[in-house]
Amino acid sequence: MKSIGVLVVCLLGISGFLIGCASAAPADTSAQDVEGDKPAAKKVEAPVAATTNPEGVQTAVVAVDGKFSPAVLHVKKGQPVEVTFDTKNRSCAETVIFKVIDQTIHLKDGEKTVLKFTPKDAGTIDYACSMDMIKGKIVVE
Ligand SMILES: [Cu+2]
Repeated sequence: MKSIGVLVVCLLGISGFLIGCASAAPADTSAQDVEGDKPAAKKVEAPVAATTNPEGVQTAVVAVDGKFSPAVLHVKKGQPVEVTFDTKNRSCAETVIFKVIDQTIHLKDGEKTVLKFTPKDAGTIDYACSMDMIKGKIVVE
């Protein structure tokens, strides 16, 4: 029953959803491989580190076009982070959930959405659309 619900929601989405689905499924395994495995870099872009602005805020832009790019973002702990999600095509990622830091953002095509937080601990913050299909991660060092 759940899969039917997901299918319906997906069909209601933008046609770009198909691209999102196709790349989201294999991304599950390849995204985990990417840290230690070079071949996966073909499918998943290389991780990008946030840059620190003069105010001491780590900033980065994640482009949203049926997927998150870069899919892996690196930040340092104990320093405020501002990630701007620049959405061209959110596909089915209207809602993006960051479980570890207990935050949720809402994306809209043609708009920029800023996620703000200060990472307290090193680790990986996995995030995904509400259906857990389009995924990304923020690695805290
Ligand atoms: Cu989704």
